[in-house]
Amino acid sequence: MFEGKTLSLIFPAKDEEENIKNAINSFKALKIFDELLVVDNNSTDKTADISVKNGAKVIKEKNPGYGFALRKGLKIANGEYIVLCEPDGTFSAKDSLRLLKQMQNYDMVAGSRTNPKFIKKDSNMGFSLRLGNIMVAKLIQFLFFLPPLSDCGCTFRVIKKEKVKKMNPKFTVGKSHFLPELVILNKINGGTMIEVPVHYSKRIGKSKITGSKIKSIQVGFRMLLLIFSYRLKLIKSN
Ligand SMILES: Nc1nc2c(ncn2[C@@H]2O[C@H](COP(=O)(O)OP(=O)(O)O)[C@@H](O)[C@H]2O)c(=O)[nH]1
Ligand SMILES: [Mg+2]
Repeated sequence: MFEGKTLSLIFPAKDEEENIKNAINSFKALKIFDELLVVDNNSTDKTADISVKNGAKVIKEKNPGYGFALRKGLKIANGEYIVLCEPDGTFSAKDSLRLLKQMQNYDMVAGSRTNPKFIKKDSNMGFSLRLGNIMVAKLIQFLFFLPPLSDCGCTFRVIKKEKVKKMNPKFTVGKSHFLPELVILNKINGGTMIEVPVHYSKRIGKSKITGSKIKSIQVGFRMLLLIFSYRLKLIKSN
């Protein structure tokens, strides 16, 4: 519980056996979570076994993709507040308190990994990835009249279950460009949001999305297409 609200944590996980134990235990240590869900996305390693052993509930998602994994978790989570994070060593569990503090005032509090003070040595947030994240975030901000945004791809965030319920039937993205859809649908459904900087550390194990330049560019382009298509749909429907 946090300030009288029940809390769920969702970890999308594809082959995270190196990290999952530490990730689960670092969040458990905060003693605020009512539910820890690991959405196992066709892992071929011991991710699921280790998760169960460490007290998490494992849900299987057969459709491959970061978006599908998060969508499954969002459907199943019971908490009034739902925290999304990655079990890959890049995020700090303690930062969930910094996000949660703002939940009295907003429907979604999103982490941002682009504040230089919060970017740790050797993390995967070099010049071009940081610039790309900021530029796409600014585009979303201006096209959808949102408060200042500086990161379009930070999984670490909190959202109210009550808002998620309205969005669940509307999600369309199953791959790695899912987060802009969450932000846009939150806005379309009348949800408010704010960004808060979070620490970003070196990834343990292989990064499956932004680990390669080509994949990062692909995800960026998919995000742009998605953002413009939502904007066009809104113009047509008004
Ligand atoms: N790429 C990918 N990641 C998945 C999938 N399902 C779950 N994930 C998880 O999504 C998160 C993001 O992937 P990651 O490799 O850390 O990408 P990065 O954050 O861009 O470095 C990790 O927690 C993965 O374990 C999937 O099908 N594909
Ligand atoms: Mg990651």
